[in-house]
Amino acid sequence: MDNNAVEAFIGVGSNIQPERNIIDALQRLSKHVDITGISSFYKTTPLLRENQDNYLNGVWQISSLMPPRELKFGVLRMIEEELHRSRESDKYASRTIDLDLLLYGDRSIHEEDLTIPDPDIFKRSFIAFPLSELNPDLIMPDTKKPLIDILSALSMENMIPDITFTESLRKMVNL
Ligand code: PH2
Ligand code: MG
Ligand code: MG
Repeated sequence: MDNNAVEAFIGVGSNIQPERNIIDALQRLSKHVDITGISSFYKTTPLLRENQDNYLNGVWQISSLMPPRELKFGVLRMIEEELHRSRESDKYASRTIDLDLLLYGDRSIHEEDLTIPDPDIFKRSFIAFPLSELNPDLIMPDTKKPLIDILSALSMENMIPDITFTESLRKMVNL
C-alpha cells in the first residue's frame, strides 16, 4: 500500500436484486481501489416506505490515492450508472445500487454536492453499526464525536445479519 493512500469508507445499499448488484459493484470497485475491509451485511427494512423490497446494507473500507471528488463522481457514480441506478425525485426510491462516500481519511468537506462525513452516519443504523465494526475507535473528523456515542442513540432492530452473503463478498477480495 502506498504511504500517501487515504483510507475511506463507502456505504453500500441495494433493494433491487441486491445480492447480484452488490457483488457486481464490488467487482467493479476493486478494479479502481484497494478493498481493505468488508463489514457484516444486513437485511434491513426500507426507511419510510411500506411497499418496497428489503435492502441489503453494509460498509466497505478502501484505500486509494484518488481525491475525494474523483472517487465520488468518477468511480462511485460511474458504477451506479453502469448498474442502471436511476435517480428520481423521490430520494427513497428503490435502487439497484447506492454507493455513498461516508468518510475520506480525516477530512471534513462541505461543498454543495459533497458532504464528508456523510450526515446519514448519525441517523442510519445500517450505516453506523457496520462502520463501527470496521473502525470501532473512530472519532468524527469535524465534531470529534466518537462513533460509539452515536451508536447509543440508534438501534439495531430491523437489521438481520446475512452471514453467508457477507462471507461471499469477503472471499471475492481475499479478506
Ligand atoms: N436508502 C435510502 C432510503 N431508504 N432504506 C434502507 N433500509 N437502506 C437504505 O440504504 C436506504 C433506505 C435512500 O438513501
Ligand atoms: Mg444512501
Ligand atoms: Mg447515495
